[in-house]
Amino acid sequence: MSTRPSILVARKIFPDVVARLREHFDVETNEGDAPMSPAQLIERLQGKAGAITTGSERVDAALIAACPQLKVVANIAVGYNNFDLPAITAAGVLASNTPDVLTETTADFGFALLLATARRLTESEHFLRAGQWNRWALDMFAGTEVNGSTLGILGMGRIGQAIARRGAHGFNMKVIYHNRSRLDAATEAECKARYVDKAELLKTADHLILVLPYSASSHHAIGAAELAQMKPTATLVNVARGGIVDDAALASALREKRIAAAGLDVFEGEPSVHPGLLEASNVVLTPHIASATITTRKAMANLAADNVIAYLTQGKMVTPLNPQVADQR
Ligand code: 8YV
Repeated sequence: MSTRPSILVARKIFPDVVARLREHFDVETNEGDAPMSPAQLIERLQGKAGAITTGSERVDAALIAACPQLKVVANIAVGYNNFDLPAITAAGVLASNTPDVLTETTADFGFALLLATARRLTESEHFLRAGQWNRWALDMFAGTEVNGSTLGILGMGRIGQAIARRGAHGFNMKVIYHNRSRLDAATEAECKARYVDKAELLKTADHLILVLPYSASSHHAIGAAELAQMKPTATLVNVARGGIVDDAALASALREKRIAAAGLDVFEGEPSVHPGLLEASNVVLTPHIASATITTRKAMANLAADNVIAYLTQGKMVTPLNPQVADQR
């Protein structure tokens, strides 16, 4: 019998990353790539010391209790709201995410979605593809100005700051932000960003982009009351997590033109999308692809692999979420 640790890679990843893992471990993969039910995941994790997960796998107290041999869970994502971190930590299991490697790629996409939303890119493309371009008018698909406008950012971590730089330096935007904690003066100056309270952010932004982590306290951070405070000409972009926006309230606001438009990469209950959003023409919808370039997705998978290899072979970790677990080993 093999004495090498066994690990599970819960979703299909790149073959060269699997090959790296196989240098150290017996590796079970999910070549079909179908998301596993909680029961299937528990079954596949029996006897495994490590798991590489994505946002589609929930690692909670029940899973941890049912998989006593598990030592490390490495998420291929910077967000880790699919992890019950206190339960994982209490069981002495190390957890990791993939920060930094996706910051600029995700900021690029956030900006792409902002531009597409403000300038009605997909709506006008559908019109053209549908063979309706038999007329022209001065105000046809006239959108809202991006250059020189006010960019509001809710959540000012690494990705928020990267978006601020694009807005301030590339598009001459006035950047305002709200965050749990204010940035230091040097970072604010570099991002040309001004700290405001949430009410001022909602009221002043021409374009509001959401880049905050999902938690119980950020659930429905943008709901009917917040949408009512935004300008009727404003656009809203979410590249953070579904659940931060109340999708039903947003669908109503878009239908009634209480805000101009929205760009959404993430949804409550994805991959399902609220029917009111699917029906609305003033919303750009993408399937959770903000970090999706080949280079970045490979870097994310490699970083998750690095974490599992470093921990199971040397007791170290590259980007731990609960380093106290490694310290107690
Ligand atoms: C992931 C993401 O690709 O990093 C995150 O938090 O949302 C995306 O970059 C997705 O969650 C798959 O795990």
